[in-house]
Amino acid sequence: MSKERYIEAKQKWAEKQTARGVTARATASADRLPPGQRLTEGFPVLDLGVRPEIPRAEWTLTLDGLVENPVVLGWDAFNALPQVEDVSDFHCVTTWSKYDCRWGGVALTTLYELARPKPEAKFVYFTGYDGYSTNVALERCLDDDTLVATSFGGAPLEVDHGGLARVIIPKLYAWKGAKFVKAITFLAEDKLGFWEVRGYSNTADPWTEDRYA
Ligand SMILES: Nc1nc2c(c(=O)[nH]1)N[C@H]1C(S)=C(S)[C@@H](COP(=O)(O)O)O[C@H]1N2
Ligand SMILES: [Mo]
Repeated sequence: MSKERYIEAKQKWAEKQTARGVTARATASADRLPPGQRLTEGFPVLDLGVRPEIPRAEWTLTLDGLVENPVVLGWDAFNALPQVEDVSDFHCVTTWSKYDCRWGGVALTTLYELARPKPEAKFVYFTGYDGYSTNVALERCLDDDTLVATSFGGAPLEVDHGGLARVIIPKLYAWKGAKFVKAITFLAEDKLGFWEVRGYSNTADPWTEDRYA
């Protein structure tokens, strides 16, 4: 099943690459704002109040758990991976949404190719340098628009928004995307993250207002 998701995600990228110009959403704005959300022009900052400033020389991203090839990537090795840009909408469970966020970085599919999760791996557990964590079913996040982002709007990602690198999973509420990401762990059994143990929904679908469990 993950294999199929992976292939689908890669195909979507191929289609995006061949489409001309910047990725534009075909949906009308009425269809675009999930129920119970309101649009914001600014970009609020939401986190645990701890914004770890990791020097590039000390930054690493670990890919581990049920994988054939566990890796610890330094900043240079991470940035040597194929880079992509994607434009997506951002929906916070506290009811604000932001349109047209232009994120740049490495696609989760690229990290998947590198680490080669074993067939038993069905869940992903993300850990941040601030001690945050969040969990997502592999099937739900292995998509062409899921990135480990290091840039926003063409500029290096600020620490306020999760720099040096953060996860973006546009189809889910934004708490599913770990800022200051430090590790991506592939698991056979689901393991609840920071907000998930505190009553937030495990699935977090903005379109069904799947906010709290
Ligand atoms: N490491 C970490 N990631 C996190 C959080 C956090 O507290 N720590 N908060 C989440 C929540 S609730 C939201 S809405 C978004 C906010 O991202 P922003 O501050 O860039 O708007 O980050 C998510 N990722
Ligand atoms: Mo949030």
